[in-house]
Amino acid sequence: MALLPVLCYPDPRLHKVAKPVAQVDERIQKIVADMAETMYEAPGVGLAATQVDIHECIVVIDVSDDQNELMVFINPEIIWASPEKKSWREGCLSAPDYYDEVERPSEIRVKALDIKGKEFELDADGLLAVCLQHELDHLQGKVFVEYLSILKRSRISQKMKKRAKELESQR
Ligand code: GNR
Ligand code: NI
Repeated sequence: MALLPVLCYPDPRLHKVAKPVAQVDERIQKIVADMAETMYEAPGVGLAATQVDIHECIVVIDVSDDQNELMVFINPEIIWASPEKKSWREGCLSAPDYYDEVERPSEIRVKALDIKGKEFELDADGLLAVCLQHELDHLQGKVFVEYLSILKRSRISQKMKKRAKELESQR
């Protein structure tokens, strides 16, 4: 297992669109294991492959209190979304220390492949629904700050660039 570096907004690689996984083989299972390790170490409740510069449709999520219920979604698709919406305060490992409200459908149904390549469907609400939508956006090259105003976004870009410089000078 290995920890993977997480790309930070406004890195242009965060805007690449991920390709579907053709076959869930050992290579994919290794990526999943490394992504899970990276998510737990962060710590975060989810991670999309895009964030670690792998542009394939792979997502890991763990919204459990004890961080011991790993969920793996390969080639995930939202097949239903509720008309009801809910606003959540979201954060992102690719925009550290920034949180803001985003409105999304409150319930969704997702179809995906599991770690063995078997198809499954899942109904999600609450944080799981928010997180799944947030991760599926990453796979499409979208970061949650893109739902915010241009003014907020440019402030976040500046803040992230400043933070990157500070981290650079510490090394
Ligand atoms: O760790 C995370 N927490 C979170 C909180 C509210 C809404 C979405 C998230 S996802 C985030 C991890 C991450 O950046 N995933 O892409
Ligand atoms: Ni994120």
